[in-house]
Order: sequence, then C-alpha cells, then structure tokens
Amino acid sequence: MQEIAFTMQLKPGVEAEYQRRHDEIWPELSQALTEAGIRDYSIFLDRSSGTLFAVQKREDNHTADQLPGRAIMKKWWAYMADLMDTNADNSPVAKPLERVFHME
Ligand code: RM4
Repeated sequence: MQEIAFTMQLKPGVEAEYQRRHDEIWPELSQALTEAGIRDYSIFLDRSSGTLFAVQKREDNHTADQLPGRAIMKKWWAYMADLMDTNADNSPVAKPLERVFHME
C-alpha cells in the first residue's frame, strides 16, 4: 500500500458547495475510485486560502492512472469544474506533495 498527498485549489466562496457535493458523492464515483485501488481518501480544507489537502492510500496494484479515461471521472470533473482550479480536461490542478516526516 502506498500513501500519497496532493493539494488542489478551490475558487473563492464555494466552500459550502464543495462540501455539499462531497456529502452527496455519487456512489458510481466512489465505486470507480475503490475499483482503481484507492483507499482511505480524505480531503481537508484550509479555509484561509481555499487550498484542499488530499491524502489517499493506493493498493500496490492500483490503476488510478487510468481514472482520467473513465466516463464517470470525466463527468465528475466536469461537474466540479466551476468550483476548482482546473486543467484543460477539467481535472483539478493537483500539486503532489513530498513526505518529509512519518510516524507510525
Ligand atoms: C474532488 C476532485 C478529485 C476527486 C474527489 C473525489 O473534488 O474532483 O479529483 O478525487 O473530488
């Protein structure tokens, strides 16, 4: 199992709507993430900057790199694009983070 972390960026003033959409996350999307080997996925919000801090575990044989090609992922990213800084394909701009400390 690997653990990765990355940031994403919310647009100003959409915190409540971002929360609402994740409270009502589509079961098909959760299923696709699970099928891709993603586990223990949390997203934290820094309200002072709108920065989202995401952390997730990935099974060693995960297929997360194939998610951008799945219709459900594209649909979700299109739905979320009005709330987040995005790339041309509607995926959120995600900055990978380096682990600098770990304690079990
Ligand atoms: C986020 C963003 C991410 C997705 C999560 C579930 O808002 O779209 O890409 O993994 O939702």
